[in-house]
Amino acid sequence: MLTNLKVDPAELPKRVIVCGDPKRAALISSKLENQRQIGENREYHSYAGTWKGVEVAVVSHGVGSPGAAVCFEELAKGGVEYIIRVGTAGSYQREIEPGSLVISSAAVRQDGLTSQLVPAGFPAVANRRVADALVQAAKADASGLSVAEGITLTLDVFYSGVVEFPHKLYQKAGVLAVEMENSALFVIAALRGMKTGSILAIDGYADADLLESYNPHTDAMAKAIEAEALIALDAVVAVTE
Ligand code: R1X
Repeated sequence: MLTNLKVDPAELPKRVIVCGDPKRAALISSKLENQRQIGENREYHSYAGTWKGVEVAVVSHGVGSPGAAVCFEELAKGGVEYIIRVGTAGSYQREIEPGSLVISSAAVRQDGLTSQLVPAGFPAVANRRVADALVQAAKADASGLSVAEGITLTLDVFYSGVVEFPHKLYQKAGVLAVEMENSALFVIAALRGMKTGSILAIDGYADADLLESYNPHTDAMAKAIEAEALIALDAVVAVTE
């Protein structure tokens, strides 16, 4: 039994969708055939079923890299081979508008967790086949939402304190969006031999001046989350070695 997920590895498919919110995991898993719950403990709610005839799990990881890392490590221990994160993020670029989607090719490691796992220069990158599968699935998607692909940034801070984070530097460097778990996923995947990727629904602008725009509870967000979930399900069953 996986200690924190409370999932029996024998019931865990090799292909997994992860998301922060347990309610979103339930929503995504409701799209599967033969859907069943395979575990529930803390923020980790786990479901399994089939998508287009392939066994898939959907597991929630909560907010922030340390808690999410517990989930990713236990999925690796359970024999998982592919993980796609279906997340939300704040945009760093004006043209990447709320309600649109971003596929992360790599994450800037501005989290505290991964520096306790690997040295400073170690990259946090998505698997290129998983990223390609997401791009292909997004091209076939009927929602009409705009989809960008590029570098995202992973941060621990949601509400700022007195230390000013250099958001503007990363905006100038062309980083597309900021969220809180991708670097943990990509680094742990590299260490444990899993192939991972991430797709994000944009829920506002991360620029401090525009922070009032943050609202994840809109119809446009619901539409974006629905679209990214379907894209990720198609990608996670399509990707091969
Ligand atoms: O990754 C971020 C975090 O999980 C995006 O949204 C959550 C905070 O609301």
